[in-house]
Amino acid sequence: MIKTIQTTPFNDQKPGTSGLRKKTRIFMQPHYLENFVQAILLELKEGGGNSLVIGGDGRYYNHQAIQTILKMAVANHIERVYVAKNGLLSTPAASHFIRKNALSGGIVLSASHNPGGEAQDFGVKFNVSNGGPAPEAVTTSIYKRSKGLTTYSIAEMPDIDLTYLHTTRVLQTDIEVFNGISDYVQLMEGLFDFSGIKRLLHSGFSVRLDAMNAVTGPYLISIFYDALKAPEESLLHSTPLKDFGGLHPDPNLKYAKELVEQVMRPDGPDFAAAFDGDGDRNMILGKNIFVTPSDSLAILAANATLAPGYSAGLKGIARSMPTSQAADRVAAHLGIPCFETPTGWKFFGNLLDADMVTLCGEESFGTGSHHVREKDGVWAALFWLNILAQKRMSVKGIVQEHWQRFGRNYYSRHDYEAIDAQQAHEFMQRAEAILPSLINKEIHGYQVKMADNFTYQDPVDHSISEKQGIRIGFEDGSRVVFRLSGTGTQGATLRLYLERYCEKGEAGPVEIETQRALEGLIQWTDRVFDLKRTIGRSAPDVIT
Ligand code: VG1
Ligand code: CO
Repeated sequence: MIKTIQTTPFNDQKPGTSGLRKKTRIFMQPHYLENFVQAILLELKEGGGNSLVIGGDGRYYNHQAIQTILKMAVANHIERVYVAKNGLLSTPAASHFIRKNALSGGIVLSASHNPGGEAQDFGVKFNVSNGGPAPEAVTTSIYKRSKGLTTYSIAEMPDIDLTYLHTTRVLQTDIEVFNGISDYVQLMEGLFDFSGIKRLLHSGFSVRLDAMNAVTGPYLISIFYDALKAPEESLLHSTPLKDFGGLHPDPNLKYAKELVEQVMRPDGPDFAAAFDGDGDRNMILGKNIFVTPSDSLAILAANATLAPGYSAGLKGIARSMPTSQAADRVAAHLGIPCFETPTGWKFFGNLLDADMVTLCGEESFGTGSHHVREKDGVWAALFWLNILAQKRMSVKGIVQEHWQRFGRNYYSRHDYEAIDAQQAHEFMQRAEAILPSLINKEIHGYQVKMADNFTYQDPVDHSISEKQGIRIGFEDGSRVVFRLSGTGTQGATLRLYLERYCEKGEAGPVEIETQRALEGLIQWTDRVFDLKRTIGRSAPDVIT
């Protein structure tokens, strides 16, 4: 019943910022998924693991991949395997499920915010026993194993019916089809004041939440329609579809266009949010305002004690290096530490496990807390609603009040996508080489204070991660950061992060359009690094 299949290694199974992400057709070729899963299972078994949760964001190939992984889990003698009903499990819900049931790990099938479909992207994320993404030491080891594989094991067995809740035993493995939604909803009920939010939603305050045809749909239905009895037009695109209905499930100003247009209308909703493919990202909007993810983190931190789950206050805050320093100001005000980590949620795990931080955030529409070990989209929307229910102010009012208190960090990210990989690497090398010549000099009107390629030393296990992105800090607190993406599936993506700080003034911080506020920094970067010419582009593909 267990077959050992001969295979040869693929040499490109190196997990990136968040799992292994490739074109769907690459995953569909013979042995490709199997090899990677075998490498994961070997890693799991060798660490003494014997239990696993499996689910995904519902994209094309989700079901086939789940059946393959189930058969491989049986063949590799994993004792307990939980698989989400209909294969639907968000990344934060997977994290919670692992923690709640003390499992050895989890596999989430998702390419997150990348589009889905046979001609689009697929991905495999592997989480470890703390519920978080596998840390670098583990992903490196999985990659090594993938390069040495000569066989993998798979059981010959019928597919497991994922449409109803049941438990079945195959050889030495118990397989349970469980409800991937309910535990998560319960967790949210414990953190937030659902009755306060319910009152808000019934006081004429309107919300619009966009699941972008991806995994958060059933979670939102359960929370907003079943529990909070929100009016019917509150949810958008709440049925998970294999190709996300052609949408690019990336909650930002470009891809969640329909929602953005709605909130900018005079009769638009008071609060809106959108989530990505696997439910770990969020975009927060209010009537006539987009809240940058960096500001959102800072505002949640400043108002955290308004939510029951955070009433005891925060231990600390962590943000990824390219995320704006808005949260640092709140941390300083609260007298708590603020940590700067490399990009990717896996770097928050140790800080959270050691109880050194309570809130974490990334500029890439990621916010989360110690309740799980992933960023969490629906959680962020509920947190905002909890604050709104307490403060009874508009989203715009809350944001402006925050800028009045702490000053404003104008912030934007410019993405140059699918550029030639070699050109991109050469650009990074050349840019790094000129950094020392910039320090403590005034260049084109900007006084440079520091410039480096970010090295992170984990405060808990002291591991070192090098070359995590080029950062240039200016005397006035402004910053320019750039790095290459680790989640793309085509060529290279260069991300340019821009931040300018404006003090709180007597008349309040200056309010100007973000791109205009950052114009000087954008031009400065282009002049100093000859960016556009080197990569052969005249403008970014996506501005967020
Ligand atoms: C991007 C974001 C990063 C995020 C990662 C995974 O990585 O910048 O902040 O953690 O995606 O998010 P990169 O290497 O492309 O910049 V998700 O929603 O894919 O789990
Ligand atoms: Co995601």
